[in-house]
Amino acid sequence: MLAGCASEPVPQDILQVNESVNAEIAFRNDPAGSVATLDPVYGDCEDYAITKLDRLLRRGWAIDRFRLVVFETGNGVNHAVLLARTEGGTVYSLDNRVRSARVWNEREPLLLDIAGDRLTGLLAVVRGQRQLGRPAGTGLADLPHLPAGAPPQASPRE
Ligand SMILES: [Ca+2]
Repeated sequence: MLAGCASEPVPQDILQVNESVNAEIAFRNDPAGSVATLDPVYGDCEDYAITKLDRLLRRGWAIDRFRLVVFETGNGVNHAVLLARTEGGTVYSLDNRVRSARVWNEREPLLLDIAGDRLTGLLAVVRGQRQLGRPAGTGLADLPHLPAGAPPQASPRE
C-alpha cells in the first residue's frame, strides 16, 4: 500500500483515543507558557496530545510511531497535536479541535517536532510529576535539546 493511501481504514485505537480524550478533558488555556500535564481535568492542546500518547502506548503502540508537533494555525496561534503513523505508513493527526482523526498535512511548517528519545523523555517527566502529585507538568519549551525554533513561553496557546 502506498504511504498516505486514503483507502487504509483509520485504526480504531486512534479514533477511540482521540474522541475519548477530547471528551474527557475540558479545554482551558495554561495561565502562562505551555505546560504539559497528563490526564488533567482542564487542559489545552499539549495536554490532550500527551494524554493521547500515553493511552496509545498502553494499548501496545510503539513510541517510534509518534511525534508531538507544534505549528502555527491560520489564526496565528501555536497549536500542538499528536501524530501517529500506522503500519501502512499513513500519518494521522490527533487534534483536540477535531472529533475524528485526520491524515496529517506534511507541508505544515513546524515550530516544534518532538520524537524518539526526546518524546520518551518528555513522557517520563510528565508521568513522574503526576506520580509525585505535583499539579504542574513540564513546559515544552523548558525541555533540553529543543530546536532553535521553539515557541516563546508567552505565545498564545490553543
Ligand atoms: Ca497545558
